[in-house]
Amino acid sequence: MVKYELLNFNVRGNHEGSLVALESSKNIPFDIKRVYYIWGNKNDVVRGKHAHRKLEQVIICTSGSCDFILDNGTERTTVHLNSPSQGLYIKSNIWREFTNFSSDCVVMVLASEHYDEKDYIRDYKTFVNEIKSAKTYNVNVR
Ligand code: T46
Repeated sequence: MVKYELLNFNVRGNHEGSLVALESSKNIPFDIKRVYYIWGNKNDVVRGKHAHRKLEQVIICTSGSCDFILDNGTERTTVHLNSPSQGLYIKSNIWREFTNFSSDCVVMVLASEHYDEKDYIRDYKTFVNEIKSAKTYNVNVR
């Protein structure tokens, strides 16, 4: 099973509108070091195509919708994001691709670390090999 969590944020709202507050180590399960956002993608563009060695992230579709394809090296699953009150929490060592963007899609990402290109695994074979050697290491040290 591919490991991820869907976080449901508390929405404060009334007839005038809605508000969600995101707080480090409260409803976001880490200390937030970086925030970035992505928009203006054509529907069939595929972004991502990488995994992270250490980084944890919470991904929120603040407007519109898109699909996140998550892969742990042996299995894949697709998570459809379409609500600003929901966050997709992904820890390290998950390959991700995202696509199927609605024209109004804005993806906001909260990250546990500053940007570091060395944390990226951008080649799928390297990702699978790193996962396999981590599993072998864990078996051997038990
Ligand atoms: C992820 C998904 C959901 C920076 O300079 N600083 C940053 O903080 C980020 C995130 C990117 N960049 C640069 C690196 C590239 O030259 O912006 C360019 C586009 O980045 P990338 O191709 O990695 O973008 P995505 O949309 O494929 O992936 C991003 C994140 O990089 C990644 O961590 O999980 O969004």
